[in-house]
Amino acid sequence: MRKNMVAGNWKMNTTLPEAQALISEIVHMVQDETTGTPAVEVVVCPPFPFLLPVGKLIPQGGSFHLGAQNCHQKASGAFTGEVSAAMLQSVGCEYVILGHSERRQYFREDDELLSQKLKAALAAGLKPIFCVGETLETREQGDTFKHLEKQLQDGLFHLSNEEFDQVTVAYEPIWAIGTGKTATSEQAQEVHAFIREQIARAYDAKAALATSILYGGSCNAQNARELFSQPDVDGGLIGGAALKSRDFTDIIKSF
Ligand code: 3PY
Repeated sequence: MRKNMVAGNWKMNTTLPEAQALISEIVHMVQDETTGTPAVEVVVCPPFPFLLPVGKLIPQGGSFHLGAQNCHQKASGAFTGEVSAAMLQSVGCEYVILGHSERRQYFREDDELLSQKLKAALAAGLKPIFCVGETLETREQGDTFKHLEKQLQDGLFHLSNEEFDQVTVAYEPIWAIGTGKTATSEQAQEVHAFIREQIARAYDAKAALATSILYGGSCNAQNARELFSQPDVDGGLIGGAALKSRDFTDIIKSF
């Protein structure tokens, strides 16, 4: 079901005490400043070792949810150093980010692998946040839509209607990740509307209207309100600003 969402991707940051302090501050600020229940689903995605302790500090049954930043495509087995979707589910995760551009770029995750990861996540009962986005070069060549269409077709649209219902899409222009550059709200809206149109073609209009599409890429407390006011922008996947309790809380309050 389509909903407003703010997901914090902590990436490979924080120690355990820092993670615990950060989540405690966020929970308290959000509770104090939003009469306890923000009108938005908040997902926090700390590094794997901190999922359980961070999960213990988020209030159960409310707006806060726990997410992971990745999972392996197999259910279990001899894959030293890897983490399965079922493991994540067993420590309280509800969401998992898949296809972040850093995974695609540094770990060579392609659409074939990502489609396997999606299946594994869904089989374990996790809700994927599936990321797509173009490089600056692709944008400058005028190939943004072609590129996104391929990522969606090859990576995501193999899912059945029921499976797709569980998915949130995140548009993360690679040129805006960790660069301080943000897409303008018009650029974000244009791409989000395009993604929704592609979903309608692959599934149907109902599925398109029911899908939450998040914007990611240097989204911060200053630009969130303007971005989230666009009709097809349902929230944000937040990087650096998710590590600052004041900024993350302000983003949550931006709807
Ligand atoms: C960023 O905004 O830097 C992100 O990568 C969010 O996932």
